[in-house]
Amino acid sequence: MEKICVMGLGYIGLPTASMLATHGFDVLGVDINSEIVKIINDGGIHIEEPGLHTLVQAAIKSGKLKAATEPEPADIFIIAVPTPFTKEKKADLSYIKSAAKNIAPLICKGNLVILESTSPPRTCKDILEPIFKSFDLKVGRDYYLAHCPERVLAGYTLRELIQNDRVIGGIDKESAEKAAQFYKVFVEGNIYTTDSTTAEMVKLMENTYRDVNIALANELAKICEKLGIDAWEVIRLANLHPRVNLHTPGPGVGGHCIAVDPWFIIEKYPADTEIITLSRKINDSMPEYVIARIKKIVEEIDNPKIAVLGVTYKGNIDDTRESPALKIIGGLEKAGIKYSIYDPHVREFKYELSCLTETFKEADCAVILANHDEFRFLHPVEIGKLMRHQILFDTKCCVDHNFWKQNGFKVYCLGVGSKNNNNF
Ligand code: SAJ
Repeated sequence: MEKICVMGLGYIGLPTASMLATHGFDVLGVDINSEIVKIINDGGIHIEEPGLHTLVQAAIKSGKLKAATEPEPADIFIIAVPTPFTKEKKADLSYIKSAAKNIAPLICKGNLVILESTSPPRTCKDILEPIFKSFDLKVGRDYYLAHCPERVLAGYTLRELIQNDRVIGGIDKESAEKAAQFYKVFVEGNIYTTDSTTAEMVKLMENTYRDVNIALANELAKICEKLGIDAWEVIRLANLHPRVNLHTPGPGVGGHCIAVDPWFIIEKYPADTEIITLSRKINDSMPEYVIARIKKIVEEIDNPKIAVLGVTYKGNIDDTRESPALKIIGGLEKAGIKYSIYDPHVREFKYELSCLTETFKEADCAVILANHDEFRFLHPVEIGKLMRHQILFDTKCCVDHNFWKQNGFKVYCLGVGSKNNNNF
């Protein structure tokens, strides 16, 4: 069986490495962080993902998966390192470059290099190929190179790694074919081959499509508030149309993908990315909009306290990276507004977390920022007893507003205007 070297043992690298090991490949997982390497070699994990711990344990126990800080010769090298962006919103390709330079001296004739990290257009052509060329490696003659972007959704990684369709972009036809043969061993979805730049753009546009559509939904939310109607109802009814798929508004776009990837296109073609740039700006401005609404809601209350519910970048996950809650809480703090925070999914956060009772105690307004399932089961009567004022501001439209109203709450929702503006 072929030997695989997976560079980067994060959210994509570790599930991929352990899944390949349980499919019979000999896998070396490489990470620059020696603590992570130790945890994995001991059968543990350093990230949360359903089913991953069991998979890693099985892979390590079978002897098919090992972790190390340095790569070794292999038949296939998979690069799954982060591609963050800088303060100037430029792609930081340093991890990709250093992974490539690390494996280049090990590459032997016929080896395949696969880039899984989300990357700006032409990364394979303009960054990877020249790096390998500087080690006297010629694509087609000495090695093959393909981009196969990961597309899994956190929380469903193990299932989606196998079931999702994959787009494979080769630097040449043979590279695409070689990579497709490899993925066919464990992917149950369809495999589509194309060139590497197309594959890079496919991945970026999937996430940009969502970002642009979320911006549209956020704009709709603001308009509906002015019109005195309910954006969520507009979305539900418009989506009955067979060719319409309006997305949903919210306090902003978080995570390390949708809020980041559009910048990879903007960076390369600033003059041709007006919609993409504007959408980024609209979504990035949502936390400010939410802060302004909170201030308005509590403006009559003396020394108000906000109960913040949910700080992850979306519901039912534990990930707070780029979460709009960070900006919103930062804004409350800056404005000198008191707050306490509850999130049943998060253990560590930039700001102090409290338990449920402590969070609601003496609070004047509960603000939902993430649509965790747990919040649907909060009982307004119990919650209301703890609070000073019974006010709810729901930015994700995720609890039963009528029920909360019937139980004494004044309810505000992002995207829902006051009925005073509408006689229906
Ligand atoms: N959001 C909205 N309104 C919506 C949908 C999402 O405000 O209608 C917000 C969420 O609350 C969240 C952010 O957008 O803050 C992003 O959430 P998401 O579920 O759209 O995306 P991610 O970042 O969790 O995962 C995405 C996925 N891409 C697509 O669905 C096209 C995933 O398949 C990718 O693998 C991942 O990005 C990635 O790694 O690129």
